Amino acid sequence: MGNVRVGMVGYKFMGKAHSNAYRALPMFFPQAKAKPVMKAICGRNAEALEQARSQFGWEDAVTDWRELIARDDIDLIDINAPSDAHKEIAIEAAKAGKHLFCEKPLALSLADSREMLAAAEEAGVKHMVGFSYRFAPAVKLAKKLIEEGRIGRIYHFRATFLQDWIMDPEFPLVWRLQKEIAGSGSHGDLGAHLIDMARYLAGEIKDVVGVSETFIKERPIPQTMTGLSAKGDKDGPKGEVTVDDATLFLARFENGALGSFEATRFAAGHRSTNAFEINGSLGSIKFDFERMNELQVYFTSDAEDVQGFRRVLATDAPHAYMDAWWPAGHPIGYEHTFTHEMLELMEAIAEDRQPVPNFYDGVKCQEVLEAVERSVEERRWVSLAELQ
Ligand code: SOE
Repeated sequence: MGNVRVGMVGYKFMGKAHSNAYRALPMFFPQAKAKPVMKAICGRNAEALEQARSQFGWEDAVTDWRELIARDDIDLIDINAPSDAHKEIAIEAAKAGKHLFCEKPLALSLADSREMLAAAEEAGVKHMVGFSYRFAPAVKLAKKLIEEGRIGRIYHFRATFLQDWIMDPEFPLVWRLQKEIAGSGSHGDLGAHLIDMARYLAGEIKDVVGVSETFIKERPIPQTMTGLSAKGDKDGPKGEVTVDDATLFLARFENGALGSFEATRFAAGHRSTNAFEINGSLGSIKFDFERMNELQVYFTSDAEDVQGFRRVLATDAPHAYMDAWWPAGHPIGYEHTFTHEMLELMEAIAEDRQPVPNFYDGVKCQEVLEAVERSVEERRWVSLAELQ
């Protein structure tokens, strides 16, 4: 087993998820062809960083990412800082010959994401983008059923990612609500996951038409923020929300299927409903991350008197990754998807191939994001061919 020495930039929500995955990997997947070594963690606030370092189990902490990528005892740079930091770090790290893992959305714009892919390709390094939901075993089952033709020709892909954590108008203006840092709002944060899922399961998207809205236009400046929590003074100064609160769009796929997508942070009661349904000529499949161990499956070939959706629990050994975890019927959670994601990254590095999803998938997602933005702005259908 080889070692992949990791340097990680960012230490909050995703930093914690990735650290947990690196730690769990050798214990649950001892057969993995490479093992992550948690060399150094990087962030700007020395005190908070040191706390994260000792809590998450990293050997070392550095406050300057340039210092991190200059180190010759690091093979992989894991970028989970806010989105505006992705491009420069990824390009410089690629130039330094480091493999790359980058959180989604890959960049603030399509042009930037293309530069990142080009830099990684030119440097000949491995690159992966963090579309973690692909790695739920029930999603892998959906992929398998589709690939085996068991739901036939796909007619519909219907997806929603619904949250409600910023519905209070006094919730502060966190970085996810600022265009220059996040690129877009619900669209890039949540819609990006739906687009990736659509590409993974239903195929490439051809044309889109969208609508978008920012319901709360001004919010208090945050005094503290971490992860998805923040505190602000409701009587204090306010700043402008420069991203979408909700973006919805329709799509045509290259294979003739039709898609609908809805990403919002204003769906009261929905903490994080990341769900899709696919209807094919031979059946349907439904997934909801709130019940991530289950896939609902319907086959038109079932005897008429027992037709209906069946609930398949993807927790047993025949399902992807499950022989590594617990005995049959014991479910897994959100954090496990990251362990599976990092397993793919480690195996790809060891096997000298590109991991999947990689920066190419990040760029393809960014094309759809940008086509929808153009559609919203110009109030018309936009073909992805326009962005080539
Ligand atoms: C917050 O909106 C968030 O944590 C996203 O940033 C993630 O990508 C998504 O998985 C869940 O919601």
